[in-house]
Amino acid sequence: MTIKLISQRILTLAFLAFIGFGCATSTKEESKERPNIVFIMSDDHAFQAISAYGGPLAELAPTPNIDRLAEGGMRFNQCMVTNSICGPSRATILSGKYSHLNGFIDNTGGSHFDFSQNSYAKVLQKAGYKTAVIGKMHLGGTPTGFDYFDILPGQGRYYNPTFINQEGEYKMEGYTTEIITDKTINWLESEKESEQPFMVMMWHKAPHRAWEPGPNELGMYENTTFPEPETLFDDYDTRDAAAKNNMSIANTMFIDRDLKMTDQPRAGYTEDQLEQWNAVYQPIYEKFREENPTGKDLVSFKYQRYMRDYLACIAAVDKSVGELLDYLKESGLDKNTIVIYSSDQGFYLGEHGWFDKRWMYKESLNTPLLVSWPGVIEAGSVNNDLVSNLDFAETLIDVAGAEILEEMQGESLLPILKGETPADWRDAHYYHYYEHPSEHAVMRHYGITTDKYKLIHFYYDIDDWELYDLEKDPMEIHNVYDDPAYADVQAQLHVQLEELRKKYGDNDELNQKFIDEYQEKVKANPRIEYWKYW
Ligand code: SGN
Ligand code: CA
Repeated sequence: MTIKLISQRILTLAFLAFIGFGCATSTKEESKERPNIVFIMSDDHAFQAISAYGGPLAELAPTPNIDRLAEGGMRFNQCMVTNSICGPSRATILSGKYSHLNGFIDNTGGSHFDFSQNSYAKVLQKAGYKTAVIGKMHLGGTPTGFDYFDILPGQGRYYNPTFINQEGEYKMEGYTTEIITDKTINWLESEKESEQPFMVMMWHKAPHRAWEPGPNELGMYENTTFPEPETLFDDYDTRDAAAKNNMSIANTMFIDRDLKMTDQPRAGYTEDQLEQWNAVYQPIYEKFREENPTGKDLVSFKYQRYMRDYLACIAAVDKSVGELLDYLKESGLDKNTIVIYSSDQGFYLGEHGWFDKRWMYKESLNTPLLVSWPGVIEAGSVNNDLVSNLDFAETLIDVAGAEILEEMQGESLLPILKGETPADWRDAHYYHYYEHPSEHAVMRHYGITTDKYKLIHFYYDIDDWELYDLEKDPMEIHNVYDDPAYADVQAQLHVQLEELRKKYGDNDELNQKFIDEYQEKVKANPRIEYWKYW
């Protein structure tokens, strides 16, 4: 072999070794640089019940751990949802598309998410992220885009839940919020040595109705009296659609099933759990029977019970967030991990006399959004831009440095997280709710929210417009539609609304199509129409 040949072979080997080595290093470096993503979501968690948002509950029922995200990161004051109900909201979050395009428009009659469509989970997985979802999904079907899933069937249970993972269905003993937390931390622990960045979703069932506090929080608020919201006894003057609701604390919240004022033993609890439960609830029930409140006193009693149970469920969620954040810190993962906290929508805590969600009014349109990302988001920052759960998919993809899909309809929040709102950021947010006739009897409606105003159109078995001046009337109790003083504003908002409907591809023909499809579901299950107005 000549010297020339030998040196050529050495060169070739050296070159191969160089590219091999080069590739390995760059992949490792890249994956190290790409942040991990922890996406925590709860179900029906009102921003009014997060102390970082202030308000009358902040001192009485603080959420110190969730607040850590606001202290170390950014609090969004104006995060809105596209369709304020569980499944549809989650479908928007995953797909980055409005309900009329992702196909999951309501929770009624076997609705399920079409998992063959694109989602941020799929995009991240393709981009080399390890993806996992643990907890409540409520989307039907088998999740795609996840390396690992361990989820509750449907709504799931608070105590002794069934889970479904890749191997099938199985039961566990304990309190679901705590189980979901342990599962998430165990999954993180099992991924510790992995070279891949991860995206894990810890999606809680709590604090969904019927608000069953955990063994460690039972009775924690029994000595607290929560202030009643100003609109607890709202008369819905000037708001015909709102008057025809079926979600009031007075008429629809059940004293036994929702508020546990019963001597029927709880189903599905172990003996120990029952004993602990009864020790707290039996004396309350006895006192209730003795006092037998009626009229407004009964509503006030129900409100206090509702708050005590709901907020105790949240205390467990807050503890869960604390445990997860502690784990990230102890393992050193916190330095390169973005942590997001949100809810599938907001919730009424007695405002307008209500519980539940669905309406385009503030408490259910807005959802909490807190994000921490050390070194990227300035600690303690507060953002007032109109952001949406439509933006979540784009944001996660952008954070991971992957390519945002053309079909997605939101905007990445990455610039905002970095402290720079793009000059052309949205000045109006579009909303559309469909599930009617159904439980809680909230009429179909769509509309837009700007910084200053809200325009809503209720349709189907009503044709009503509402307009709110959010600066003068933050509680949204004075409908000023057709008030001559707002004629210009009204005209302008109509134009903006039509522009947005066009932009997002929503229209009356689609409305009719969805109504027709809904009629078919009602025919198949007449019970859907059982829900009447009170
Ligand atoms: C259940 C609840 C409703 C709630 C829906 C939708 N009733 O049906 O109050 O609005 O879920 O919630 S209950 O008596 O069964 O608790 S969602 O989270 O799935 O959107
Ligand atoms: Ca929900």
